[in-house]
Amino acid sequence: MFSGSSTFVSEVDQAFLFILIISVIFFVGIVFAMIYFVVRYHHKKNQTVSQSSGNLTLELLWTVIPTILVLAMFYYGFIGYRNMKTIPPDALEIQALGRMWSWLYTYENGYQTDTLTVPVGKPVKIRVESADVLHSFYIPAFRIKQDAVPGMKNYVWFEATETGTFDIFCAEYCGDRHSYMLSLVKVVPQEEYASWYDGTAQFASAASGGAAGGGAERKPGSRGPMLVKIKGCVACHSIDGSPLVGPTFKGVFGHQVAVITDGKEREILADEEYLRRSILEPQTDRVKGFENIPMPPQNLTEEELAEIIAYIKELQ
Ligand code: HEC
Ligand SMILES: [Cu+2]
Repeated sequence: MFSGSSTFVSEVDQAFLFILIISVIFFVGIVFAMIYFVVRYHHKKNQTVSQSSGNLTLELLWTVIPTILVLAMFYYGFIGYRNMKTIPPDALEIQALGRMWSWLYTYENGYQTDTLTVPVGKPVKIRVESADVLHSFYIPAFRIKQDAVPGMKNYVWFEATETGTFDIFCAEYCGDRHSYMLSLVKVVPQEEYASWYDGTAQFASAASGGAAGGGAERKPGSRGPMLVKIKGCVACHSIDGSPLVGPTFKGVFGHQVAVITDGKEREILADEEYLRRSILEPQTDRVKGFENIPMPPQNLTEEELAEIIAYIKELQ
């Protein structure tokens, strides 16, 4: 009867249906009573006003019945809420970081990605956090939604019941490109998940510049395309020349840029130092025409910064 793909589906949908049915019954009942009274007590049929001074049975009924109904609604809601807040001890833990305007998932081994991959039939705990403003982590197919609040460590869990790919949304209006804050959760069989997760270990150590990554020589800038994605830059910067919320990365390097510094406009050559300053201290030089939306401060390691700058230089 219900379509959805987690263990919460029947519980949430039953509570919803229960409240919906009660609301429909009352809506229909009230509308019909209203129509009946309008006709029955029209002043042509009812010339003299009559007073009624209380009816104990009626008053008891319309107090007791709604109280029972409301308590039943509370009961359904509370049981569901309690289950959603009771994390099974063997749950896998993943961080979901909301920021303007993308989700970033960090696994226990440090692997970071913009698409969530989870095993079917295993509880997964999501730590929902925000880097800037309010967001909300929402997977309709799993019937879960959790606000991401700056400075708070919120969490939610689920257990997917079937494999497949499902949508993840941000359900809290968070600015200009809120509606682009889309992401996916891929539910895969447990064995597939295990081998996928083993495979991420090498990226995890490479992403953090860790010693374990060692060996393989990489050309600077070769991880740039991946980094601008997972670090969320592409939510505001295009690489193809089209302006988004921020200026495009294409062709910026080596050109003159009009910026506003301390309220005064000036031209500046976009060299490596300028790019570095724009990323680390975005408030210093605000690019003219884009000054209204503040670029959030970015949290990057030296190595990531070098990779991204090398990549931006290539985008001519
Ligand atoms: C929420 C939107 C947003 C995100 C996310 C964002 N930026 Fe920006 N960025 C802006 C805006 C707006 C500007 C222009 C205003 C300014 O200079 O502060 C800008 C300016 C820049 C500039 C100067 C560009 C020029 O044309 O002179 C660089 C370089 C830059 N950002 C790099 C990055 C990198 C690298 C990341 C990811 C690590 C990133 N930005 C993430 C919004 C964003
Ligand atoms: Cu959001």
